[in-house]
Amino acid sequence: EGFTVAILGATGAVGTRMVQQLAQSTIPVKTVKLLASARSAGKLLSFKGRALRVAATTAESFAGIDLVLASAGSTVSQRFLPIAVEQGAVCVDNTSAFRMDPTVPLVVPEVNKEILRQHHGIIANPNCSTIQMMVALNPIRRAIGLKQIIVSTYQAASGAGQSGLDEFYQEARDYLDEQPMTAEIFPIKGDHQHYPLAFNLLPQIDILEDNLYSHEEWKMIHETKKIMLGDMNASDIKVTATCVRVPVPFSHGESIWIDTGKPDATVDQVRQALANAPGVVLQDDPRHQLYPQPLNATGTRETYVGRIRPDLENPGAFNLWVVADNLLKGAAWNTVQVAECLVTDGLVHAPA
Ligand code: A2P
Ligand code: 11C
Repeated sequence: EGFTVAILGATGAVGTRMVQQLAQSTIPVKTVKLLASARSAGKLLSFKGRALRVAATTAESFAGIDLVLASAGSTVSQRFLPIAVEQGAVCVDNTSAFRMDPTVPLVVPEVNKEILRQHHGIIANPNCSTIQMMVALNPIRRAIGLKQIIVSTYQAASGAGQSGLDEFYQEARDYLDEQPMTAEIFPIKGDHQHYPLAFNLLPQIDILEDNLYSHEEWKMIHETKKIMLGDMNASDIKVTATCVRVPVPFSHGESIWIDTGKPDATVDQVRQALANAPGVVLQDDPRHQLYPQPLNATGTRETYVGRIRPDLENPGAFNLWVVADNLLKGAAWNTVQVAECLVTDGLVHAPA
């Protein structure tokens, strides 16, 4: 009884959490197939207390699979997900491979789960920094309005995967031991220069675009438009972003300025909009020093919002501070949550 689920990239920073989130989900699971590169073949991971062996991914891996959860990089998704769909699976993809395909739904369940009905086999999970911003801002957009977003991110090392996290920890140890730090990954694998992240801040996440924005900044702009307005180039909401990598292992922080377009809007209305919003925890009592922090958000599924205050010189504009676990709400949990919605709404083929 239940679905046969493949996790593609099961050994990674996100994949291991997909395994864990799937085990804790409402999805009836008959069998789990753990897939990674040939390097990990034979490795054991645990699912609901049972040890499962990881297999190398090949075109034959997807026979009989109902549901694929993928986080093994864009190239791997591009190569294997069409094969999985052809064999009857529905795929929720955490990579950027298909996000901007107009036929592929880009879904944050709290915001736009209705569009899951339009899927053709692949559903895309947005970028982690976009997801938490959508969870926090959509309730304000619905209750009051949203004309413009200016966001600066404080992004955790684990956004760069397990190898990025390992490099960051090693640098921190070396720095404290007064040894030279070695940087080979940050700011981004494959670029010309590398810099230490430990005890540093890196204002580059992903490659630089021709327009001087980083690709991470590009994603926050265009994914926001696709999720909120259904069109990656829509102009009804103006978005600009500065993305910064910070020496924190888990959970991204975001300083967000918004213009609601409603000069009479009050802080109480913004707080009210967020108080009962799905997936949101209001942590906003600055006089008692209560505000969201990465250490507290890590390991949870929620998006935390605090420091809500009016822009004193622009009526209708507000500042907020938003934190969420980038590997859970930003990746593994959002993916499994989308899969839960697909199962609940009967949008995965019935298991054989
Ligand atoms: P592996 O551990 O065998 O390298 P992260 O995001 O933490 O870097 O993890 C990336 C995930 O993608 C890992 O599970 C990794 O497996 C997997 N992966 C990398 N390359 C491939 C590939 N060519 N085929 C399948 N899985 C891959
Ligand atoms: C980071 N946001 O923190 C990236 C990781 O498009 O899914 C996720 C990249 C993506 O480096």
